[in-house]
Amino acid sequence: MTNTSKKTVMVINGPNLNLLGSREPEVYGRESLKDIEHRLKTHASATPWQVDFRQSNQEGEIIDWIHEARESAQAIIINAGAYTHTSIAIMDALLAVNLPIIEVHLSNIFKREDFRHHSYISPASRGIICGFGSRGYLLALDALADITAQKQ
Ligand code: CA2
Repeated sequence: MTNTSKKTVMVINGPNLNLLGSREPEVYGRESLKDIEHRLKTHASATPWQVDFRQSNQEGEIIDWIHEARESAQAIIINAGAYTHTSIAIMDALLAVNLPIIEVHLSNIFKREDFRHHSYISPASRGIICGFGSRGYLLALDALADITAQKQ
């Protein structure tokens, strides 16, 4: 059930993040995306924010959700997965949304292969959190609560 007195943050997860917990635990941790969703919603319950948590492997669906967020949300947290490094279309969609956007990555993308060092999401983002595993989603929500409370 949604709580209408709360603001909504749409949390968008991109391709392959549905596989979390099943492979590469040394890079992405042992939690599933469902575990992360549950932890984030529990964390959000002590804040003025409610979480609309989504995952898609389709670039077009992610773009449709960003458009939808213009009406249905007051902020976006996005881990675009590998589309981070390839998708000008997702960047354009994010740039067209007048909402605070926080980019999250589980891994420290700057410690990894060169092709992960560039993000098309960052030019549209208020800030980036990477390298803290699933805690990054909680940190992003805390940052959002702070910046919106201070209207900075
Ligand atoms: O560190 C992150 O959160 C990433 O966005 C994850 C993406 C990667 O392409 C980015 O460079 C950094 C990959 C997500 C794939 O997740 C998997 C999880 C388990 C098994 C296989 C893939």
